Amino acid sequence: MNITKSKELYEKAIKVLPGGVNSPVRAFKSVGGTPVFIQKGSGSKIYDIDGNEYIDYIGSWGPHLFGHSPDFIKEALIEAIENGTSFGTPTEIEVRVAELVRELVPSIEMIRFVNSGTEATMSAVRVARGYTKRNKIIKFEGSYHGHADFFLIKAGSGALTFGIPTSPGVTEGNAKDTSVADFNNIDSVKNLIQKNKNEIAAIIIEPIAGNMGVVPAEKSFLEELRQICESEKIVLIFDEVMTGFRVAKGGAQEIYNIQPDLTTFGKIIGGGLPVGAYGGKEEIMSLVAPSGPVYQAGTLSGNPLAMAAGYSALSYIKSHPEIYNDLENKSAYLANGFINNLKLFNKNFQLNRVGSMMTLFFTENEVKTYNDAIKSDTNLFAKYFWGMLSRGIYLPPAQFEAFFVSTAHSNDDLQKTIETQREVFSEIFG
Ligand code: KE4
Repeated sequence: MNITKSKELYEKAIKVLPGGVNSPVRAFKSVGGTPVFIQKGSGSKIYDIDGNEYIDYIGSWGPHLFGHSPDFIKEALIEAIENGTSFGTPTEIEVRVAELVRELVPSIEMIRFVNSGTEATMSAVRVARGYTKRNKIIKFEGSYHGHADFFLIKAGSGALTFGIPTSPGVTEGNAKDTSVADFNNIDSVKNLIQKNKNEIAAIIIEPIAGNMGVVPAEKSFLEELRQICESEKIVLIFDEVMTGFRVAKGGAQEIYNIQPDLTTFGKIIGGGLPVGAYGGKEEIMSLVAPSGPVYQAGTLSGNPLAMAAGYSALSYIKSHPEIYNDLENKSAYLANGFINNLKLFNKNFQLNRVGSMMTLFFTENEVKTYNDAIKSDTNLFAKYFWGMLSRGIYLPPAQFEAFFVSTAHSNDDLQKTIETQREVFSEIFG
């Protein structure tokens, strides 16, 4: 594949942008090689600056439930921009989006819009701390909630009841208030709660993890987590930045029929523009400034352009709930094609899927926890990634990520992807 222009541009990019990118995963570090620079997206396709066409399974890491620039979002933006871009004042559209989220996700009584998933999760933790007057939080190994300091923490050694920073610049002070439990292991949660009795403000979880690759929570685990938070008066936060409006109209909480105290959103809620949100019980959210003392603010929060795109996306979901059947059918077709390919090469790699988000783990062990996931062969994954990319299939450039099917993916796209994968497996496995 000819990516000459991408290579030339990357040489310039790395001189002015750390790693040549504005978000690390885009730099292809875990698969090697030069990242391709994308110039355009339309429907299920993206096009790089060398003119290569790809069937896109990243969808901007989740926002593009309907593929790239669907007409209804484009039209909403064109209409909105006629009135200006941002005012820093209350606007009607913000109220309409908030009311629409409340309609689609019953656990949301009150919501605050911000500009990213990170802002949403960090603010949700802050208001949970303000509400409970407790300091500590529990997260799960392998889960990612954005880059706020207190999330960049890995499990401490057995003796430690708190975490260890995973990044320079994150202080011990932050780490001591974050404990890390094992996903799908309720005893690990109980153990940390016992060791930090009455000190835990919140437990934050991706109900369907996407950031260790796709690993759904077991229903019994999530039910028990809900009960424990109830009895221990801990705020349960569902981080649905990825799963919100992705796996169902009402997100993962609709699938599991479990109501968290707070939910965080991002990605799809912005229709491709920068929007995050946190919301839930009014008795908690009413503590957020200016109605309460928990401070949080943002110059461009709820800006009219992003709200117009988000409103357009969520309105489409509300009026076309059948899209989730379409997404399920397309995703199941693709997954079955992948499974059949693996059988041809006697490989029992694990494909975890919930609706239109999935991960093919290059390991033959089932993947129910972070420790299962990291058994995957990342070198083999890198070969697979480049084999697919060079044949026009754009997958996440990392094993521990989800990939996504959109309503714009046609049966031809899916069939081509299945056939291409078979070629790549033949090249890799012989
Ligand atoms: P942002 O700050 O990137 O908008 O959202 C952070 C975040 C929070 N919670 C969950 C469950 C998330 O998946 C994310 C962001 N997801 C990554 C992809 N795994 C974004 C891609 C990137 O970092 O560039």
